[in-house]
Amino acid sequence: MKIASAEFKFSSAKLSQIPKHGQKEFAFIGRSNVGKSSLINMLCGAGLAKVSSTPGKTKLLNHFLINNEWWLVDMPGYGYAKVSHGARKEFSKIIVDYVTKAEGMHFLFVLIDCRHEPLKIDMDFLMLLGREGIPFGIVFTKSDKLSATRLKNNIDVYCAELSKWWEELPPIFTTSSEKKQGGEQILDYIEKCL
Ligand SMILES: Nc1nc2c(ncn2[C@@H]2O[C@H](COP(=O)(O)OP(=O)(O)O)[C@@H](O)[C@H]2O)c(=O)[nH]1
Ligand SMILES: [Mg+2]
Repeated sequence: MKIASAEFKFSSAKLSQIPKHGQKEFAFIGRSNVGKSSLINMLCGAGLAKVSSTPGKTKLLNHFLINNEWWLVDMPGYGYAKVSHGARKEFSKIIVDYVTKAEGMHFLFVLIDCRHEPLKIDMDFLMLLGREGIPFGIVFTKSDKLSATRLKNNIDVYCAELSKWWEELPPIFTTSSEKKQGGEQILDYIEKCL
């Protein structure tokens, strides 16, 4: 699939603010700094960067209409919650509400930095998705930072960890926004879903 048009449409702080549209939504999420904005820009063209990186919008869902056909949802990053008082809440209400309840949510791409071994926060999030039966795939980002051998090894380690919990593994993607690699596989997957 080629992206001919990508338009920022709205931001929302809660589910009730998402207008009904009847089309499929494909959402992107991951820890802060995982490379989400860079990946979205690679997929859609640099024009989206400005909107999605606007300060103050980082805690919101940002909806982009793609090819007048489907929606790309830029979700807030998780894992940087400041410990203030009481228990630290890892995943904000809007994140949990969106993935578990949003009407249009069709598929979630969970971004993971390929350099890291499985981190608790990512595993916790993936387990939540598994428990709730939410359709998702894993995108290993920043593949240019590792040699092919180390990349394969890290992904194998990740898959082995997931296999402790699940019989079937989710779709796996590998991307480098730096080298402009891996975007087509994601767009082709979305096209198949459509
Ligand atoms: N080498 C490399 N760096 C990347 C890649 N994607 C993102 N980065 C860098 O990682 C940092 C965070 O990226 P950003 O897209 O802002 O992450 P976000 O916080 O998840 O939106 C920036 O310094 C990017 O330049 C990639 O594919 N390769
Ligand atoms: Mg960002």
